[in-house]
Amino acid sequence: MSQLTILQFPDPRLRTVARPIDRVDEKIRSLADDMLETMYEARGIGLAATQVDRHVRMLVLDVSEERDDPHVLINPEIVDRQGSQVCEEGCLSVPGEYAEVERAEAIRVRALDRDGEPFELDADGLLAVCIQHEIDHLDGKVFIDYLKPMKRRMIEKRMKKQARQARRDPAVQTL
Ligand code: GNR
Ligand code: NI
Repeated sequence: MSQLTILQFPDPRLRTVARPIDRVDEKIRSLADDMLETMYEARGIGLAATQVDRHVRMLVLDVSEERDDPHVLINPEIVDRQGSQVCEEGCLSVPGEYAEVERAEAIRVRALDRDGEPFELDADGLLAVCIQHEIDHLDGKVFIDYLKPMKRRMIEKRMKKQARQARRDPAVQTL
């Protein structure tokens, strides 16, 4: 297992649209393990492959309090969505920034598991938010894309300033 580096906004690689995984092999399972390790270390509830610069359609998540319920979703597709909810979101690629985003309240997701077996999952609440947030990453989208222009520009400005400072003083990067 190894920890991977999480790309930070406004890194243009976060805009890459990930390609479907045609075979769930040992390499993919190993990437899933590394993503889970990276997610737990960063104390996130989800992580998309895009965020670690691997542009394939896979995400991992664990929304449990106990941090003992890891899930791997490969080629995830939302096949049904119902209702709406507003949740305060954050993102490991936009550290320190939080904002309310409206998403579907309940979704049905079709995906492959880490053995390449298809399954369906009904999700609501935070789990549904997290899956929608991660699938957005696979499509090159970030939660701040949904914000009103003023708020979005403010966050972009702070993130660009942070990136500038990180380039000048790499030791500050992991703040
Ligand atoms: O850790 C995370 N928390 C979170 C909180 C509210 C809505 C979405 C998320 S996902 C985020 C981890 C992350 O950036 N995944 O892409
Ligand atoms: Ni995110």
